[in-house]
Amino acid sequence: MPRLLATQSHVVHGYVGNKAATFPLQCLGWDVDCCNSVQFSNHTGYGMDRVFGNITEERDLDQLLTGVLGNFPHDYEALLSGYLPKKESVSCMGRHYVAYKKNNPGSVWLMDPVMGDEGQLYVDKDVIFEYKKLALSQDSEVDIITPNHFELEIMYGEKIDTTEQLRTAFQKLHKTVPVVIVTSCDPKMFGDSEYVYCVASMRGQSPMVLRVPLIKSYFTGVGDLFSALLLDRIYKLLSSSNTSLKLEDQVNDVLNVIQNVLKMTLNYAPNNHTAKIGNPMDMKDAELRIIESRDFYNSNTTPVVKRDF
Ligand code: PXL
Repeated sequence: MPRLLATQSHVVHGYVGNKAATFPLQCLGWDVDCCNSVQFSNHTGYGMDRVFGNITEERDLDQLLTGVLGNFPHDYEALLSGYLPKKESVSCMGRHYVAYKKNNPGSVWLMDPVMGDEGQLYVDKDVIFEYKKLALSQDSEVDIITPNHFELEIMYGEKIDTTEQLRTAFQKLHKTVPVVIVTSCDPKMFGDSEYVYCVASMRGQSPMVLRVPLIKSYFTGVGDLFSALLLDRIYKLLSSSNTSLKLEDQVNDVLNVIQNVLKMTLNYAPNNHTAKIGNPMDMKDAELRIIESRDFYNSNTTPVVKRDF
């Protein structure tokens, strides 16, 4: 059974961060160890006045990672990192993961540089520098990053409005990171705003754009589910002797699973299309149906439309 270490949020109620990642990964046969970057009552979409709990202090995060990686120095085939709200927590995770990767070069690290969306930062500003350092330094140990459009622009350092600029951004990032998956590229670049566009790029290959119909609602934790499922599929791609497996097919499978999970979630709350962010009842209805979706995780279903650009 492959083993994975995940450092991201824990919420007591609901499904974001480690709560969104753990069960699907377990269904896929992973032994999942969780290090919690925060412990909150619920996600922040409920409104900041309804979030209780704590950010894990750097001292505590450092103790946990020192303990686990000191006691089990070769245990993990995969490392996952997600939401870390402060510069100190990003640099602490980074220090430990880099050291682990240097001692275990065959392991795979997916870093989701969670910083914000649609022009809005939702972490401290100085987190940016830490993520850039981890992904862009010459000796970066990160294998996969999964920024959204806004986070990609931050990592690249410039606005990206055209496919040409997108290509240039990939070229820059591939100097240090082999796989870049942009989870939601601005639809203006590709045409139809009724779709979500995901662009997958692997060093040395042409990037591919994959398109799935947009489901409008206030789902949270979708990115966390995406990165967990993607790490599973990419790990299997890299460790398989089947050379006909392709990155875009793996991403395609993940997008299909996500679509199914969102449809399942909406089935339980059909009126959630009109949900209002901050309204606790709406937010509760939009919590991902992670358990109910258990039969989807391993499926590879109908292909979504894909093309290069
Ligand atoms: O990535 C989603 C997420 C993770 N962690 C916390 C959150 C959210 C989204 O709201 O509040 C604490």
